[in-house]
Amino acid sequence: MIKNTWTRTEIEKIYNLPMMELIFQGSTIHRQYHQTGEVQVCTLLSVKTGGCPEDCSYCPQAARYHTNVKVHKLLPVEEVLASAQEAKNEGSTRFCMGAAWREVRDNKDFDQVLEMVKGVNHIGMEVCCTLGMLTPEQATKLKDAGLYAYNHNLDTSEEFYDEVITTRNYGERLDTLENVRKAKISVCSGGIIGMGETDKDRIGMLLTLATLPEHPESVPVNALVPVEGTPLEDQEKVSIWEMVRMIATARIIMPKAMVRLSAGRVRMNTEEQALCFMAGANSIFAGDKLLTTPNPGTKSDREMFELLGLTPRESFKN
Ligand code: SAM
Ligand code: DTB
Ligand code: SF4
Repeated sequence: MIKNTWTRTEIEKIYNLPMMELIFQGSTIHRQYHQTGEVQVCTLLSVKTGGCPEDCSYCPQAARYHTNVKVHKLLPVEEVLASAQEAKNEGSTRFCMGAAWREVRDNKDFDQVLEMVKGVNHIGMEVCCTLGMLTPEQATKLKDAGLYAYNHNLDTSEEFYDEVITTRNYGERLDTLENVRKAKISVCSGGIIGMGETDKDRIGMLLTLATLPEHPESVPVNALVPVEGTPLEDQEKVSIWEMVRMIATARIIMPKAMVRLSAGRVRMNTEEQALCFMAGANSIFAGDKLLTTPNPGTKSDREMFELLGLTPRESFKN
């Protein structure tokens, strides 16, 4: 049963289960709703990099922090489509284009992104974008161009949000998610752990996601990638058990969602990633780069899939 009336107490209880019981329950639910061993393979491309006016304290692309990210204006459509084709050839079924924008503006750049969306759709991949805030009209334009999914993360709890970002608020995040939903685009929304938040904040974020009118179809769980020059550069690495706890809880309370083991895999070994798949993760980002930071390359992921007997999920499978 899909339930969106979860209470904080209920989620807390699940989140705090003994680890072995939590993994078992995550795994059990996973088997009921998904094909075990099947993992969605997605590829990210930063189509507009750096120079962002926002102050997200985790982000290497915020203009105000001095990081090593090389600023780049919007890439040409042909270059993006060549990357998408390459990703498809490497076995990826979803292509997600990210832009370091606060929000989408109705200008030439947006028209160019719409062309990218059409092109990637034509290649036969699930096309996803993450471009910041959207109006209902912009969401409809993206949908009409063939957009399949939109990523817009809540990142953390409403209470902790102001500690991480001050240039926008939680309500604006939720408004964009509603605009995406209303345009009948698949919703991808999750967050980051390891930013100094408490368990209560992690539970709070999961509570918001799991009590939306409809659950997001994808829930990315990112471990903070600490980047030099950002305010969070010295944050300690989260333990694998915290990642597993987050993934299993998300799996149990949002059983149909694709739970994505997102940023942070470069600092996890195969055993640790296996625990995440066991707990209910069934999606990853492939390729040697996320948006601006490194990711395990195709070769090491291929070896992991072989070793663990994982199979890539086909595209457009509901
Ligand atoms: N600018 C748009 C926005 O913020 O919605 C889209 C791109 S933004 C880079 C997409 C997401 O990447 C953020 O919401 C955040 O969850 C994630 N992210 C960014 N930097 C990260 C980091 N250092 N570690 C983990 N996740 C990160
Ligand atoms: C998501 O939840 N994680 C991805 C994707 N959605 C856009 C981004 C991770 C970015 C990690 C930092 C970087 O590479 O710049
Ligand atoms: Fe800009 Fe998005 Fe990075 Fe925030 S997360 S600084 S909005 S690119």
